[in-house]
Amino acid sequence: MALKVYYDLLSQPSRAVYMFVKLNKIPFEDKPVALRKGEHFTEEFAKINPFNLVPVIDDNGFKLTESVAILKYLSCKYNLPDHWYPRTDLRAQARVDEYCNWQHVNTRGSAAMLFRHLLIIPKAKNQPIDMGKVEKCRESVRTVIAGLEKYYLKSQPFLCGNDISIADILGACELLQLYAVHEENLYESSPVVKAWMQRVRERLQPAFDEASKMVYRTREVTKSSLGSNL
Ligand SMILES: N[C@@H](CCC(=O)N[C@@H](CS)C(=O)NCC(=O)O)C(=O)O
Repeated sequence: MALKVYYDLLSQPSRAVYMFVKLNKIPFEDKPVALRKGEHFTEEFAKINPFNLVPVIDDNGFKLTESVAILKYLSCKYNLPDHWYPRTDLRAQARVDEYCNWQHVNTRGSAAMLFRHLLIIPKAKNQPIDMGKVEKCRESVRTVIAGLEKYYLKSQPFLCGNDISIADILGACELLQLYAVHEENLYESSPVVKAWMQRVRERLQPAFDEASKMVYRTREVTKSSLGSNL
């Protein structure tokens, strides 16, 4: 039985998993889950992930949630090139783990919250954007960008070394969510982070653009409401 990948392309960790399997030509069964239609709250999906979240994989009955765990599992199972998730060099592996642990509350914590406050919450609650909260989120994103600059990208082209790893995929997918809501200036104003995003994007083509198509579409849709200066 083929590996099943459950995802929604508007979900950052889903995109990371989706582009990873595409890029590495891992055969998989496509299992899109439309979050906007609440498909993750069905009884059927709860059997796959009782937390009602994407991404999740089902590898011949072995179900695994959490994008970081999934990416590591696939890297090892398919014996993929070591740069994705180093297995021979303990310190190189620890560097990737370091970023993957940091990013949950930092890159993801800040960028995802900004996206939620600009798009998801006003839509779900049919209420205006709370600009106070948006400003706080922007400040958190700025702090994260400064952290990326001064620590992860201080002296190397990729987050965890000289070559691309799963950390770069996760990080780029989180920041790209800001592009969907016209907030890319937050990372493009840093020449270091802007150049890194570009580098990662190029390395991940054509999977990157394919996986990001919902981001690009959302940007178009939100042009009139968010494209102006909020
Ligand atoms: N830590 C998890 C996060 C998973 C997650 O939060 N997924 C979101 C989409 S980005 C989701 O499924 N949300 C559904 C909901 O909140 O109802 C991972 O990295 O896989």
